[in-house]
Amino acid sequence: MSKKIVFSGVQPSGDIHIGNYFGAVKQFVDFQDSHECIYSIVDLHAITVWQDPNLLRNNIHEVLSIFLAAGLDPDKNIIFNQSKVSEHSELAWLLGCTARVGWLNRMTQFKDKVGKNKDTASVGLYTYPILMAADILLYKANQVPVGDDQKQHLELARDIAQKFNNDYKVDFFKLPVPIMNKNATRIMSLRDARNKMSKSDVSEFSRIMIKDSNDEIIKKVMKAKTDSMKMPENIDSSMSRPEINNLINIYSVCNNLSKEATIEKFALKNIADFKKDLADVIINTIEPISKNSKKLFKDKSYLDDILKVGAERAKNIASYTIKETKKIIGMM
Ligand code: AQP
Repeated sequence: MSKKIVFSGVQPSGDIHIGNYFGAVKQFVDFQDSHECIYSIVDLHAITVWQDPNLLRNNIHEVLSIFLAAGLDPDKNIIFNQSKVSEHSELAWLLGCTARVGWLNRMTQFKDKVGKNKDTASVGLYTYPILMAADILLYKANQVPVGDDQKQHLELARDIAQKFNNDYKVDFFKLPVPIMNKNATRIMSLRDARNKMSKSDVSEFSRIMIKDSNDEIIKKVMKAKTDSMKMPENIDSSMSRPEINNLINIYSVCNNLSKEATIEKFALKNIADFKKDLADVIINTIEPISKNSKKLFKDKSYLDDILKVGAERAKNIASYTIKETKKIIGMM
């Protein structure tokens, strides 16, 4: 039986934080032996918010070096930056004619990102979920490892695929499903557990970056907002304390432990002692990736070669899908 196809992407819109790592990149690595994997550095998505051109180039290399340092093998996986495969934009247009305005209007990420400034947001930010649907459907991906914040966009991709298949009476696009890392579906901000950890949060203390030094990690963990009670002794009391619950989730994913096991280990201990252990396990998890990625980042020609080969391999699949899609639609 042929392997299932996995597609996912990471925006080169800033440095990768542990939310991106546990929510997405770590899962990418877990899939590489059992699935056909296609991972994209989605630069077309990144420019939905203005990016400094020099920084964007830098961030593409940065994300790739973190992918590789985290364990992605460029021979086993197709790794490329999205703008090199123009079929992504082309399919986005074709699918934009299938998607409905009402569907886009329901997207909560757009509403959250623009707040009251809807009129000054880019059109690209509004239509971003259609491009994301195109990214996935172009490769007929069955599974998409993502964080919880992308769940709604995945549902939209399914709706678009379904409507296209119905409208043209074909069974052409596969309906993709999201795959999530249990304790890391949504790693929250260390400053405010109502918000997800995010590259664009104004506070550096809200997130732990893969590139952070050990001292920075210790400082950020020790300063993470919590209440002043003892550690919770069961799931219910953990869930009712969002800040500490978030730190327990991070400890659990770093150590591959169930949340119950983490809670049992630290039940009724001092939060400060837990935080010291938490900083240690985060360092143990990300220090090797960070060190290795800094080395890889220096070898630009090696990184460019990987992107070039990856784009050629991706284009082979993508151009066939575009040809077939146009034929279905009735284009010559
Ligand atoms: N806090 C998070 N917890 C778990 N997963 C997360 N992801 C993002 N934040 C968290 C997942 O990481 C993957 C790549 O995300 P992206 O580069 O597309 O950026 P994003 O989802 O818009 O989130 P960021 O990194 O915080 O950027 P900004 O600040 O621009 O919103 C995705 O699978 C995502 O679900």
